[in-house]
Amino acid sequence: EEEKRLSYEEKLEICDHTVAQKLLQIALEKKSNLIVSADVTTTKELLELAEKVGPHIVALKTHIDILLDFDADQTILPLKDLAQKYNFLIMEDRKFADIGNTQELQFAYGTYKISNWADLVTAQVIAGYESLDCFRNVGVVAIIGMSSHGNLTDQNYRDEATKIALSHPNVFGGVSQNKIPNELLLFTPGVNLAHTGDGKGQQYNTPEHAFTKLESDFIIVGRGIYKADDAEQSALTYKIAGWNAYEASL
Ligand code: S5P
Repeated sequence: EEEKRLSYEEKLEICDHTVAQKLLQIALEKKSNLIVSADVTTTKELLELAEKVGPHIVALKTHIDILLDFDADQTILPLKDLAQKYNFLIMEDRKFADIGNTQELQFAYGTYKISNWADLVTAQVIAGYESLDCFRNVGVVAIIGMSSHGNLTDQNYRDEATKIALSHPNVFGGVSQNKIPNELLLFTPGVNLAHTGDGKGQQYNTPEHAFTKLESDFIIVGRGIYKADDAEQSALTYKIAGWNAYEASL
């Protein structure tokens, strides 16, 4: 059964998770559906990128464990300040994939203490519904389908993952390369205007594909922006392309 493509205003009416509400409000305020994936390996690069792209994004996506020099005071405090200054959320792409007890420890303990600073996290749903109970103070974006060539997220897996995502109160969205139900916000990585792949299994599509074909809500762009000669200009290009594609898809 075909569902109607909903606008951000309409999604605000049906997605009541606090983090979903914030993302949708920022999207409307900034006219942006862009999430920059800050896959850089030093705090300096991370903060410089956040400073440049901050005004144009709804969220900055981190892989905090790739930083060579992580330090709660030097990395997280200034990042939090930039998030406040430019009004974006911090999305830690940890892709938790273990039993609830282990995830609870990975979330709150160790070097990164993700629960202290992330607004939203990504999590696999492979360990089942209860594995997601530990993410009480953040929003969860469930990994429903992956972008890489040869991934195992076939239709059956995605259907079962979607059921868990829809039923769990901590989950407000999903990462996928396929449509998901309107009650969930859809995040689509694997977006690049210049390339169709990276030679390492990544597969790219355009913002038009994400918004028109997948009816996505947010695009996630990494190398297309942080590898560009001018990251700020590139963020602006993706922001405008994403917003135009969203409006055209309504
Ligand atoms: O299926 C996925 C899910 C994610 S979250 N495919 C992805 O590429 N990602 C992430 O999006 C990936 O971990 C990386 O941080 C980003 C894509 O980066 P890019 O440089 O290929 O744009």
